[in-house]
Amino acid sequence: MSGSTDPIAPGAVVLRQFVGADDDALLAQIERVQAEAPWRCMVTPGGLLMSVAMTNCGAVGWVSDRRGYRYDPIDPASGRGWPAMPDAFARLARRAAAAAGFAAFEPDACLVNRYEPGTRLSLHQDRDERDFSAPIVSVSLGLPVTFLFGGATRPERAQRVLLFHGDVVVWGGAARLAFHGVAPLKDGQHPKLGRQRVNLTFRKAL
Ligand code: MD3
Ligand code: FE
Repeated sequence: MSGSTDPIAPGAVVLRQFVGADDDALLAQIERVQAEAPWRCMVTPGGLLMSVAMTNCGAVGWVSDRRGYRYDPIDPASGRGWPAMPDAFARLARRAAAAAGFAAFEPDACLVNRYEPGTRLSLHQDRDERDFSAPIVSVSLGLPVTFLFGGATRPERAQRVLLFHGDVVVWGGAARLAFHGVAPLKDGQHPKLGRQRVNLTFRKAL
C-alpha cells in the first residue's frame, strides 16, 4: 500500500505511507531483534558516544568503536551473530527499492536506529559499503522527524524533508553518496511508539 511519491533529488524518492498496514508486523519484529541484540549507543572512532541507540539484523551489522566503522557478522556486545533479517523486513525493502526503480535489491544488513527526544544524527555520508550501485532503503516509524539532505560536497546546503511514521525513502544513483542527517527529534507522543522514532536502514554492505 502506498501514498504519493515525492522526489527529493535525482536518485532519491520518498514513498509516502509505503509501509501501510505492515507497521505492526515491523514493530513486532523490531521487538524480537532488540530482545536478541539489545539497543546500545556506540562510540565513534574519535571517542564520542552517539546519542542514537542502535542494533542490527541480517548477515552483517554496522558497528562503530575506537577502531573505526565497519560491517561485522558478530555483535560485539554478545559475541554471537546478529539476529536474522525478518522476512517482513526484507520483503518491504525489496518492494520499496523496486517501486523506486531498483530491481533485485537484496539487503544483507539492516541497521535499526532509535531516537528519543533531542537525539540527532549529524551530517555524514554512508560509505562503509562495498557496492555504491546498490540503493539504501530507509523506513521511518514513530515520531516525525526533519531529515536533512545535503549535496555531494556541500553539506551546509541541506534541504529539510519531514518524514512520518510509515514513510519509506530510497536513495540510489546520484544520491547514494549525498550528505545527510537527522535534526534533533522533537518531543511528542506517537500512538504506537510513544516518545521515540525508530528507523530501519537497509543496505547491501557486502
Ligand atoms: C541519503 N540514518 O544510519 S536513514 C544512518 O534516520 C542514517 O536513522 C538516518 O543516516 C536515520 O546512516 C537516515 C536515511 C539515509 C540513509 C542513507 C543515505 C539517507 C541517505 C545515503 C545517501 C543519502
Ligand atoms: Fe546515513
